[in-house]
Amino acid sequence: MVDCLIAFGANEGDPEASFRSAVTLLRATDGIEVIAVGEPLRTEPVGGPGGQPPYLNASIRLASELSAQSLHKRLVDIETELGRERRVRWGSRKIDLDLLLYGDRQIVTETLTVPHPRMSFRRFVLEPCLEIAGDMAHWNSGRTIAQLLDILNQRSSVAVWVNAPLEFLDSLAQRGGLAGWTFMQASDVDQLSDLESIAKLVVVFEPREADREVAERALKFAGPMLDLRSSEEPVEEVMAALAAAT
Ligand code: A4P
Ligand code: MG
Repeated sequence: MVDCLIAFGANEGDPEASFRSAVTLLRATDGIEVIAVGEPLRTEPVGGPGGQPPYLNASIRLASELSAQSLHKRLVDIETELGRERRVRWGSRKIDLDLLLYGDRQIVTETLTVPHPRMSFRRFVLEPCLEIAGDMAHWNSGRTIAQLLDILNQRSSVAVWVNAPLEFLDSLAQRGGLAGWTFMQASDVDQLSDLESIAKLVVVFEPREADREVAERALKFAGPMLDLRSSEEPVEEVMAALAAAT
């Protein structure tokens, strides 16, 4: 049995009813034992089209005999059964079930990345997990869920860029994406220990040869991190990450 963590999110239809139905369908699944169900929280929408209704976010901890791929397939089937339609990225939805953690496994395939790549800096993901899974380890950062939330709560809003292109910072500033945050270049941070004590969020871009050493140091950062190395929409990703971490 593998200790797993699932995130639920919905902001269309009847989110409370979708959450209850999702839990019921998971309980009825062979090879899955639901261990704990988190209290749902109302959250402000982050990213995607403007004007969306608030979300209901929640978490489910379960023990799984299914492989990560089979568990993910089951989550997609439940989403479909409960009326999920895929229109625009980060658009409103009746149900979203993400596989956050599958024990201590790191999984990267075409369809599945675990730990979930955007969980480490999102309050709307971490807060609903705290009560039932605060002790669970997030293996990318080496922190637990509770420790990641402590970093978001206790550090001032300092984001550290790793190899950010100047034109990128310009377009972000033009869109007002930098408000409320202080930014530093990783090359201006002397040591990993300095980075550990100041950064609330580390944002990693495609490494440039000259800065490879800096990138390697920053990638060891134990805390919330946004990895843009294969991102197609970096400006949207950064704006959404800053909003989700605030
Ligand atoms: N995929 C890869 N890894 C995983 C994983 N660990 N769990 C793939 C689930 N799916 C994973 O997912 C898009 C693709 O991710 C799929 O092909 C799947 O194989 P999707 O469910 O079709 O679409 P999505 O959820 O809209 O995409 P995405 O980019 O995963 O969205 P996010 O990052 O989860 O953000 N604001 C608030 N307040 N509350 C929310 O719940 N959710 C989002 C969605 C944005 N803003 C929100 C909320
Ligand atoms: Mg999803």
